[in-house]
This record gives sequence, C-alpha cells and structure tokens, in this order.
Amino acid sequence: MLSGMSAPYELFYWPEIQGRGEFVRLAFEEAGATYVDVARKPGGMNAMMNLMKPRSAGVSPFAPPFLRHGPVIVAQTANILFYLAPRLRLVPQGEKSRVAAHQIQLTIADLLVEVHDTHHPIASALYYEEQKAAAKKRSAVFLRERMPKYLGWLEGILEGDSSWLLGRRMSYVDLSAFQVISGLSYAFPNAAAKMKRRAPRLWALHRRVEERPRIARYLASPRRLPFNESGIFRRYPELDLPRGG
Ligand SMILES: N[C@@H](CCC(=O)N[C@@H](CS)C(=O)NCC(=O)O)C(=O)O
Repeated sequence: MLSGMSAPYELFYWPEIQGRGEFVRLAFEEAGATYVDVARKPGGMNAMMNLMKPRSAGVSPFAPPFLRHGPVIVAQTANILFYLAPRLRLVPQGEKSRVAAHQIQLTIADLLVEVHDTHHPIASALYYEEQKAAAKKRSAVFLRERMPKYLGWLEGILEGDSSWLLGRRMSYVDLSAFQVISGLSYAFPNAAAKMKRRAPRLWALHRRVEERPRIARYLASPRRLPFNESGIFRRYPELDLPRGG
C-alpha cells in the first residue's frame, strides 16, 4: 500500500514560470489528479519559503520544485516524479521500468542544467545582458554538440517499434520529453527545426503527447503559463542558429 493516499498533493514552485515545476504539473494533468499549485495561491509564496528553512526533523528542500503529500516532503524534480508516478499510474510496475524511467528523467535534469547555462553561463544572479558574450559561446556549443547528443540519445531509445520511451505504454518520461521539445522549440526555433529532421520519432512523440485529451485541455487552460524570459527555456534570437542554419 502506498503511503499518504488520501492526503492532497501540494506542489511548491515559482508561480510565474513553467520551469522545472512544469514536469510535475504535466504528470498531475495527464493523470487527472487534483493538486494545489501552492505558490500561485494567496500566501503560498510565504508557505514555500518557510518550508525551505532548516528543520529539526527531516531534510528541507534545497530549491523548488518540491511536493508535500501528507507528512512527506520530496524535492528534486526527478525524485518527485519517481515518488508520484506509481501513485498516478504513470510508470509500469516493476523495478526495471522504474529505474529505466528514473535514468531518463535524471538525464533530462542534466539537459535542463545545460539549457539554463545557455543564457546564464556565468551566474544565475547576474542579468542575461551581463553575460551575453559568454551566453553566445555556450549556446553555440550547446546547439552544435550537446542538444544533438541528448536528443539523439532519446531518439535512439525510440528506435525499433516502441512508440514511447518505456515501450508500449506512455509514462511520465514521455511527458517530460514533450516538455523538453516544447521548450527547445520555443527557445531555439531555428535549431529545433533542424533537429526535428534528425529526431523524427521524438517529434512524433511530442505530437502524440500534445494531442492527449487531458494534456490538450491543460495546454489550452490558464493553468499552463506561457513560456517567458524568466524560465529555463528563453527565447533570445541572438543565441539561436540563423534561420535555415
Ligand atoms: N536539480 C533540481 C534543481 C532545482 C532548481 O535549480 N530549481 C530552480 C528553479 S527551476 C531554483 O529555484 N533554484 C534556486 C537555487 O538553485 O538557488 C531539480 O531538478 O529539481
């Protein structure tokens, strides 16, 4: 029996961006689960900051996103999804599948750090304009080497006859792959158009996720925040490849 079954799911994340919180929101939305996006409610930001203070028992989160489910507080996006997925039936039962899913999700977490570094290669606390020259260099390497390596790896998992990353059934890592493709397409439309030709299965997966009824309804709802230049995926045209490049 999974613990905390009747407790509400409370997601704590910055209220104005999709960011890493979006990977968790997508899982809730696909599962049709009820959840509270706490920091988007009055007083929610205070509650979030308070939970990040050191506590006498248990480990407080280092950074959002984190989840509270009854007495349990879980931080780290991949870890939150690892905890939620069996409860939301978004991963096949069995250790082999769960570990494979976690491996994919952790690799996506690595990719997100590199995406963040395309616009903030020196320091998160500095403005983009203060690190633009380094951002251009970092983005060029990211788009030339790292993005193709990560997306090529995901594409390789989809080779053969699997429509989804874990095989025949959709799982939470497919939702995360969807979010990565959406974000990269927003941030780097020219590089993404080029990449689409090299990773057609991944783009087909993106379309299949986008068309799932609950996801489609979510994407059209006010709960889905638009991408913006405060999140992980930011559109700065000077960092993208030239059109057709
Ligand atoms: N590895 C963590 C990273 C968490 C993270 O970097 N959170 C960002 C927002 S997306 C943050 O608020 N960071 C504050 C900080 O690093 O000081 C995860 O995947 O959840």
